[in-house]
Amino acid sequence: MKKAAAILLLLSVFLGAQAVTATRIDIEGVASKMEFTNLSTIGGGTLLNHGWDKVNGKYRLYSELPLASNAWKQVGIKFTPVSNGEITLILQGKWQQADDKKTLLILPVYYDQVEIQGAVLKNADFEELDEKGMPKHWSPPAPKGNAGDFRVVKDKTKVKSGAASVYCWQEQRLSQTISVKAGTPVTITAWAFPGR
Ligand SMILES: [Ca+2]
Repeated sequence: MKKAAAILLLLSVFLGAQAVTATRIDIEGVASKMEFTNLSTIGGGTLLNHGWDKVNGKYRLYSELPLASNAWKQVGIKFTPVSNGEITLILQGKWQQADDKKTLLILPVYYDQVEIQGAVLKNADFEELDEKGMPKHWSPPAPKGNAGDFRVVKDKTKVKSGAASVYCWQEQRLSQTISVKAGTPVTITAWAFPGR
């Protein structure tokens, strides 16, 4: 077993009291060996290639996007694909361990009203639900049976647009595959509300 996987197995999850001050929207282009240029963010923060992934880091983007305190804020990422192909947009949260270095903190974020320029995103407002109540056209994570499970949210205080939003964090990510074109800049914005 690889070292990183062994460490992850030791991690439990913990819904702590710490305020959630930033979130993370990632892009995965490993399958299509997609590289990116002109990386930037909307609403502050950073968008970078995965420095720790020496093999595929150039095909992967991760971000740190500052949130407002107890309010909705529009966050976003912008990049230009180098080639034609498919990439995966991942809505998640920050990776952060508790002080014991064994517990992965649940840093949840509500997302709603995602918008895209330069590509097509389906059901970007999470209003179309399937028979299981999950958002159509997105890939929801498998539930783990704890307080951090991904969910569709209909509490109006946690909905920005329409009747539904989604609740995600680092281990409960919502993703969708999108097609992009060489040289066409892609801008993805989302409204985000800290989970606490
Ligand atoms: Ca919505």
